[in-house]
Amino acid sequence: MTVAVTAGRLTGLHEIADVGRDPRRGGYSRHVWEPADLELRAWFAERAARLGLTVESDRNGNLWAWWGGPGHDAVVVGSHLDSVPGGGEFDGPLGVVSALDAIALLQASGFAPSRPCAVVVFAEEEGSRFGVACLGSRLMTGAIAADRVRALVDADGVTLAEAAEAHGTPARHLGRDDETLARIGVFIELHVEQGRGLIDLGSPLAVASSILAHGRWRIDVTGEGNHAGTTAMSDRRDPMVAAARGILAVRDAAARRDDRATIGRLHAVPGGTNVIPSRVTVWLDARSADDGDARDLVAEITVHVQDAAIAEGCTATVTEESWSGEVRFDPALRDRLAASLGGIPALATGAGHDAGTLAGHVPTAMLFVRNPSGISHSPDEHATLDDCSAGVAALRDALRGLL
Ligand code: HGY
Ligand code: MN
Ligand code: MN
Repeated sequence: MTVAVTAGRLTGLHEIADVGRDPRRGGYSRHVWEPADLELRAWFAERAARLGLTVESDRNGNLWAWWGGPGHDAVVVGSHLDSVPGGGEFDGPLGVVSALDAIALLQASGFAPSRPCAVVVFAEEEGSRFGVACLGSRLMTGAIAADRVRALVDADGVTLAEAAEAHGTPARHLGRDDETLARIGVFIELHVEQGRGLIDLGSPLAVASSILAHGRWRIDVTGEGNHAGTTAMSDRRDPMVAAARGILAVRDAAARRDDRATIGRLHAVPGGTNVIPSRVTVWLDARSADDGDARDLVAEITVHVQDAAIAEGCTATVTEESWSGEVRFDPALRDRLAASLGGIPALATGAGHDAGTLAGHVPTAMLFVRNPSGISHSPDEHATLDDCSAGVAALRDALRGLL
C-alpha cells in the first residue's frame, strides 16, 4: 500500500482543505473551539475511527487516538490542527495527517505493534485565540498554572474556561495531567519546515536539533485620547507615535544582536480615524539562541520602549504572556532516528512546537519536511506531495523501529 493521495494532496489534507478558509485574510484561520477547529476535531475522530483507533479527549482538550487502546510507555506521534490567523495548509495538520497515514501503512502491511501507540492533536498550539502558545501541552505538563489559563480572554471577551466548558472540556479539570503524560514513552512530531533550512541542505527531510528560546510580551502604551482636528501637534501625548518609535527600536535591537523580534499585532483604543488614541497595545514575539540572550533582548527592548513612551509624554508597560526556554532535543533519539532514515541531516529551528514543551519531560524528536517556499505562517507555506509522502514513509519507518 502507498500513501493515500487525492487531487495532488495527501488525502487527509484534501479532506480538510476547505475547513476554516479565511476569505478576508487568505489562507486558514482555525482557532481553538471555534467552528473550524470543532469541524477539524470531528474530522480527526472520524478518520481515526476508520483506522480502528480509540479516540478520547484528555482533561485539557487534547485529542488522543489509540491504536490498540491506551497504555503506558506509548509511542506518540502527532501535532496540532489549529492555525495562526490567515495561516498555511501544512503547519500542524501535516503532522496529524502523516501520523494517521503512517499507522494506516503499518496496518496495511500487517504490522502488529508490541507497545501502545497514539496520535495526539494538541489544543491551541498557536495561541491565536487566547494568546499563549502550546497551551494544550503546557497545561498537560504543568508548565502553566490552570487558574491563569481559565482566566485567559479572547478578542470577544470569552474566557478560556467558558470556551472549554461549551465544548465538553470541564474548566475545573484543566491543568497538569500526570496520568496522561505518564503514558508517553516517546513523542515524535512531524512538521513542515518553516524556513529555508532544507532548501539549503538539498534534503526533503531532517530531524530537529534545537528550538530557539522565545516568548511573547504585551506592551501597553498609554497617552491621552483627544481630538484629531483640534489638538495641536505640540500638545499631543499620542501613544501611537510612541509605539511606532518603540517598534523601530525593537527591530534595531534584534538586528544588532542577530536575534529575532516581531510586532505582528497592534490594537488602538478607542480606534477611530479622527481620534488620537488613549492607549495602544502591541504584542512582541522575541527569540534568541538561548534563554539568557532572549531575556537580555527583552530587557533592552523594554528600556527602548519606555524611552520612546517618555519622549512622547506617554508611559509603557511590558508584560510577559508566554515563555519557552531553549530546547535541545534528545541527542540519542535524534541520532538514532536520523541514522534509521538513511542519515538525514539535523536542523535547528526558530519555530516553537508542542514537541519543545514535551522535550523537558519525555524523549522527544521532530521530523521536518522541506518547504520549497521557505515561507510559513502565511498562505504561501508549501510542501510538495513527493516530500510529504517521504515524510509519511519516514514516520512509518520510525514507528516500525520503535513499536
Ligand atoms: O510561533 C511558533 O513558533 C509556532 O509556529 N507556533
Ligand atoms: Mn505555527
Ligand atoms: Mn506548528
